[in-house]
Amino acid sequence: MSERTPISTRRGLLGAALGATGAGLAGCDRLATSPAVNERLSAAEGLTFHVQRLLLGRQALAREYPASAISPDFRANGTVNPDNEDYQRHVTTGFKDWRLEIGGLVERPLLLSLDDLRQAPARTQITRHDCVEGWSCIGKWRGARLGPLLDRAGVKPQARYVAFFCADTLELTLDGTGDYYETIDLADAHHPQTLLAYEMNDAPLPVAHGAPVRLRLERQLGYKMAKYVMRIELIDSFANFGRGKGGYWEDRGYQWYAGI
Ligand SMILES: Nc1nc2c(c(=O)[nH]1)N[C@H]1C(S)=C(S)[C@@H](COP(=O)(O)O)O[C@H]1N2
Ligand SMILES: [Mo]
Repeated sequence: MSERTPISTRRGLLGAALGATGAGLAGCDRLATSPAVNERLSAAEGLTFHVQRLLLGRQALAREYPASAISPDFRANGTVNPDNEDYQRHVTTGFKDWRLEIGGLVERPLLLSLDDLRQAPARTQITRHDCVEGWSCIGKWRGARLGPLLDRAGVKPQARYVAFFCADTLELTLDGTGDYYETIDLADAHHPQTLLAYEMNDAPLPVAHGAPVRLRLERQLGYKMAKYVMRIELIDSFANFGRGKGGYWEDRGYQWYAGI
């Protein structure tokens, strides 16, 4: 558990900038905000990004909570059961043949089973998930820390981002995009709370929440936290994926850096 004073400093500062939108949430709450808030959030994105770096640095921890704060009913959002034959086959076999590839700009591509991930350096954390739509839930996550896995693979110097490719197509459009994917930078990838989570609330990660593994990236909004991760690639640019903005929702107008 770690709670650090700079969080409240940041909340205060951003609260002043945003009109106090995010503070004081407990459980799965809906933010009571005016429609103007999203616009102001968007305008303040650059501010969020710079304030986080200036006040907290990249490696400061997101707030963690006691077990008593865990939401009894953590909401599931977006895809809740990928409509994909391969994925459904993995569900029926308990993901025993599923392998996670970590490839792209690495010295030693990895092919990891769920057991391999369970044996990797792990972390458990109780954190609050904030969706851009305006609700929050608190959950307990356990997973393999992404940083050590990337070290094992040996990230090449040209690599700048980590891309996560998911099992689900959220919306199939004529331009051929619509598969869920996300990208984060290497600083966020090495953050101690950045996990490939395989457990939620002390049980195997349920399908609705991204089985067999989903990204936890606690300093950013929910849409960055790719569920149903099937493949990870180290890349130097995200210009050639989807519509080139670095993620499914980013391609549809959301900010690439969704700091909270
Ligand atoms: N693959 C995939 N990942 C996803 C989504 C999705 O639809 N597909 N939705 C995102 C959004 S907007 C949120 S808020 C969270 C929801 O996670 P949850 O279902 O565990 O609440 O997952 C994110 N990751
Ligand atoms: Mo979300």
